[in-house]
Amino acid sequence: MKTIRNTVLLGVALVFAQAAIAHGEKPHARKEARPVSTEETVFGREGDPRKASRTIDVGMSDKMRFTPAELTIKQGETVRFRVKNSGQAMHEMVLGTMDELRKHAEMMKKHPGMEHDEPYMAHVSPGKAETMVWQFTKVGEFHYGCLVPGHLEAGMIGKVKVVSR
Ligand SMILES: [Cu+2]
Repeated sequence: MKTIRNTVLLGVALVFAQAAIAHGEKPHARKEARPVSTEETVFGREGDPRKASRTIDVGMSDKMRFTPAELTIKQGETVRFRVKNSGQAMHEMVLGTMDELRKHAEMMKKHPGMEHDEPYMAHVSPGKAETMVWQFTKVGEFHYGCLVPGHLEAGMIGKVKVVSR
């Protein structure tokens, strides 16, 4: 009897595991459905859209440039980024430290098919726009880069200066 019960429990666990995998395959759907993450990174944390104090429009183009390429933000500020891709190629805006972005770009080169989604990245199809909300909790110099293979090296990088209030 005990064995049967354990088998049923295992079956339930497997169904949940499969649901989780299927969910992970739709990163954009997940972004809207899940609650705001409380995970703190060295460059800040996911922002609550209701607490965004301003919206910054960021343009991306096939010239491998972000417009603007430099931002100044106050510590603690929650910013809504409206990221628009005016090019013909896929582009993305990924926030982080220069070191992390470089490492991440290397990984993308080795595994070009790799798809993942985090609150600090916006993948934007040609002609489309995406929104990303981030709170800059720490003072310092951070960056945003496009990690589509070759784009970072081509100069698709921007700088964020977070200054104390
Ligand atoms: Cu790009």
